[in-house]
Amino acid sequence: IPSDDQPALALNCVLDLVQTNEQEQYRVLVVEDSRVAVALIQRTLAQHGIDTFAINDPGRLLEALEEYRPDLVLMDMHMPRFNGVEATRVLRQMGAYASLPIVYLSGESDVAMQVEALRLGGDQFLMKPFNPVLLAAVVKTRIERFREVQRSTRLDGLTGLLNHTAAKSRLSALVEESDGRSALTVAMIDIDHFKSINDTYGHPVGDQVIRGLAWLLKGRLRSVDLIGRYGGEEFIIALPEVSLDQAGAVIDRIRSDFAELPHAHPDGALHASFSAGLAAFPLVDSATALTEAADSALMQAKRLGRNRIEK
Ligand code: GH3
Ligand code: MG
Ligand code: MG
Repeated sequence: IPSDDQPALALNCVLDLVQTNEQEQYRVLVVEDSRVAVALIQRTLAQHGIDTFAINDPGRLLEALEEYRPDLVLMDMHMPRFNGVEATRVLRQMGAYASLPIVYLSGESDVAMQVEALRLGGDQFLMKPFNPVLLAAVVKTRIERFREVQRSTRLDGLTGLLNHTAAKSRLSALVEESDGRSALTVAMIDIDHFKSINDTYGHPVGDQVIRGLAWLLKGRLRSVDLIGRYGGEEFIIALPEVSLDQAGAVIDRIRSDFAELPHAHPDGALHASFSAGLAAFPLVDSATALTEAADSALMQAKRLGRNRIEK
């Protein structure tokens, strides 16, 4: 099977991605050896605003998954050099693709074979020739459900920020991207005397203070910055391409504004403050070392009286 037309398809996909909002775009990896089928599938999905990337070579599956980052895989079952069911089984054993939606699109009409294909890791089975409207609907609803589950497992319910696990994995990715060539500053932030806010005004007011700080951080930092709720009243921030000194100025400004922010409670308003500790890559050279260094700077800020930042 000639694959000369594949690079052209790939370039189209890349351009589409650049021109549209990557978040909203549905991306489907089509694993299919028949060029006629690929063309039909791609035209059908394109008509429904779905972006596709097609491969016909098993050797490129992992590479395509990593580079194209699809929301769903549309998998043929029988290919000359490639068994779709075996590929699915292998993907399911890899943590990163354990829950990626995989839909078979195959001419296999033997129900026992279809059942076996599902048992080995597929989510759904569609027959060829396919109904275009049904195919587009299956793809969209599977992706929406997958994204919803991902969102709810990544985000903290109280603040909408990344939760502890998601923040840690995002930090690792940022460290890898920066790779010692560009600056990356991490800050650990902890609200001061928070226990006494809870004790004095009650837990719901404490929650409001946490949300207030999350709101301020979201408003002041860039979309490329990592903002996570690391624990109860503790936040983690990472600023790519920002030096320790620059980050210190930004966070100190947020600190002084937060201290002036009134938080409503039934009898009036209260003021809270936070302390922060900063550490920068590449001076400190791993995600773990960065959080540890920022944490010990935070403890120093607490020791020195709170409502301050330390590097
Ligand atoms: P310090 O200035 O040294 O940080 O003192 P602190 O009182 O803030 O520190 P400590 O860690 O002793 O207290 C944190 C408190 O935060 C304890 C816990 O009950 C409370 N907390 C944790 N999660 C939440 C939450 O989601 N909502 C509210 N309202 N309180 C929380
Ligand atoms: Mg704390
Ligand atoms: Mg605290």
